[in-house]
Amino acid sequence: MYLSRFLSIHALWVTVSSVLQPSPLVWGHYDVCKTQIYTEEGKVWDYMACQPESTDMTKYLKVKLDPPDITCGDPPETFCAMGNPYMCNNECDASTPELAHPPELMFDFEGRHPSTFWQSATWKEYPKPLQVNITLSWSKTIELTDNIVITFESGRPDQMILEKSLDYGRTWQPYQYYATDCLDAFHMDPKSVKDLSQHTVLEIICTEEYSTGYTTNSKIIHFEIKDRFAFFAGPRLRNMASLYGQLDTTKKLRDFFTVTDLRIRLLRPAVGEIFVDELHLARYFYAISDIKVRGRCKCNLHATVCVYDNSKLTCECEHNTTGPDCGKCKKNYQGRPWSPGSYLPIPKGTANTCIPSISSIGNPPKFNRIWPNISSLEVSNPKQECYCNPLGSIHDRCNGSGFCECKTGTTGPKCDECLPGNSWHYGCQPNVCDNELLHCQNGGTCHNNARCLCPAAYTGILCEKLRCEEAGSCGSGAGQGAAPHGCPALLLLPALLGTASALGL
Ligand SMILES: [Ca+2]
Repeated sequence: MYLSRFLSIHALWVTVSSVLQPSPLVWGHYDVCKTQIYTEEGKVWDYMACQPESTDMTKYLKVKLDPPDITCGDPPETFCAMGNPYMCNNECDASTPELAHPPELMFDFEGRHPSTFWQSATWKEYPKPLQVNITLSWSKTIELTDNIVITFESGRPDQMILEKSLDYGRTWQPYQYYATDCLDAFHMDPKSVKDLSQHTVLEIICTEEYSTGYTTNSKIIHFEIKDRFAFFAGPRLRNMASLYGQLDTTKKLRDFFTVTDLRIRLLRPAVGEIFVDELHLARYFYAISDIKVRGRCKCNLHATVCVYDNSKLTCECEHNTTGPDCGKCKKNYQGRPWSPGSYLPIPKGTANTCIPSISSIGNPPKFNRIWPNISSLEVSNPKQECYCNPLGSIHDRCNGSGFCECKTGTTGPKCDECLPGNSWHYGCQPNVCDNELLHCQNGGTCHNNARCLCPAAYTGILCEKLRCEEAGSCGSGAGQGAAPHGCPALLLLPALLGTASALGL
């Protein structure tokens, strides 16, 4: 029984810096790894899932251009004025600071006038393509939490691909294609993120929204992270429980927002007309004034702090984990297999703390909250039958250290108990719904924590969607252009007010 509860000094020092969360009342949202609590047995640690704050990740990247000599100004050259293709006496000169446009000007502070920008050489070798790869590397897995925003100083390119890597640049996958004409450029039908749904959110699309060249005032290209989150969390990202629940249970979804590197492939500059004006090739070039990337270090929900030291980002791992992403158990803490923390149950999550290996047990009270029976567990000869629950444990016998090795979400000496946020269905499975925070919506009821039983008109994991939407047959009835008639609003969970800010949104 808890007699009282307070945030420890250790928990405090990592949270006071938070600007987004001024109130201690919302601290519970994965921003502390542990708190000290009083129980009848005295003071013990209570462990929680935790993650670093979302921040401006452009401060920590390395930028590389390919070809390396593509930046304008070496040798000096003239180019045509932005927006006035027949005034071609502007000069780029790498050796004169006022006339130079090096890559770092894509990441400096903007807000003053005029903007500072990187600029490429002009398309003087037309018809040979003018192509540039801009690679942003973090040497660390990071999780994106907001739109990637690229602001061009030139017209937005006619063709561009945004790519991502999850293995430090060894392999690349497309994130999004951008073109004035998707069919012509990439043999893809044009789509917008709004055409996607929960079920197709991972689809890689080609969009024509941002590639209208000189004819529009907008200079910005987005990769829409927030619109994709909104398929789960609702239009204003208020139902973060639903998003977190999905991120927790769907590795593919989580990986989708995770990168080590990004690569902007500029394939064809803005032409703005049907034909390239060969007499004025100094009209055509790329120039980018700003790139925004917000995210957080991926620490597998085992760290609140990510440090930047020696040009390297590293999670400060808690829960007896170690490694740059807290991806393994510390030496002497391998009493059960490593597992990432879990967002569930919201808002505290589950720490999945690494527990001592058999040889280092001797100080059990520290782990009482995580594994209540560990102090009373009689350690057996490893070869002895441990009666491990066959559904909850990885092997039916003890491991070399005399423990049953539990599957993810499972705990207890015999692996027959579920961690919070999980329920027993032939082993512990993460709750799909519950009566606390993962509510079934629109009148649905939660059945065995495993699925929502939805009213006839609704479908979706949390009954959040009209059945007719899925069949594409909504639309009779109210007139066209009306507010999204009948579309169910995702229910706001009052307890989660402020959770969006926990994700830095
Ligand atoms: Ca700039």
